[in-house]
Amino acid sequence: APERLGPGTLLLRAAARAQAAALLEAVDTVSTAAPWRHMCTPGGRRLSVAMSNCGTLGWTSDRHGYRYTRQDPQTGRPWPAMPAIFLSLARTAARQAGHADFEPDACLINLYTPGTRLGLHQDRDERDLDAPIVSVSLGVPAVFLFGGLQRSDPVTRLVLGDGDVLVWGGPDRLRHHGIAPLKQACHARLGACRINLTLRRAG
Ligand code: MD5
Ligand code: FE
Repeated sequence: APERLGPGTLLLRAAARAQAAALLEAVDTVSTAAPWRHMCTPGGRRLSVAMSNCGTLGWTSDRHGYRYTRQDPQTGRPWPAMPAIFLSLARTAARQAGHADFEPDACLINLYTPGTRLGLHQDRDERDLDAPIVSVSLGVPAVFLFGGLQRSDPVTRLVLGDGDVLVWGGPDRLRHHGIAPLKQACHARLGACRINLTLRRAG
């Protein structure tokens, strides 16, 4: 049964596991067209997470800031199309959390290797902050840091495993969150890696 982690947060344990092989095949297609890269923060630091995007809009960070673009700045081409299996998974999960018409136009794909981390932050580059966010974890488990609306709020630690799906909406959409440094582990398909899909309505 889905676990409620907050007023607008639902955890669907292993909900994507049956589709993991097809999801990873789609990730391969996307990352062939829009290769993994380490983006820079506006402050000039290299993100330890390697990223790619698919959908109409892709999340980008460089010296000029964070934003969504229609083209991959690295290839000059539009981001690869959103695979149908990403869309159907996101819609089904959002519906279970009470969001009837989720139409994601952006999927950020994050690749973690041992030691990769994602510092505490908020997702606030999207136009409509009322739209939910669906995230899908694949591969080795990671410790998710779930904070509050204030950066200084206490952080809850939660292990996200292969196939876990989370839906954030309403008052939880702007909570601070991050990923603790990935521990060494081995997953049958992904080896030491973790992949996270973050589906958003960005435009
Ligand atoms: C990850 N990625 O595991 C996470 C999953 C990112 C990012 O945080 O920005 O690429 S998405 C977690 C998330 C999204 C939106 C809201 C909240 C968490 N939240 O309110 O806790 O690579
Ligand atoms: Fe985030």
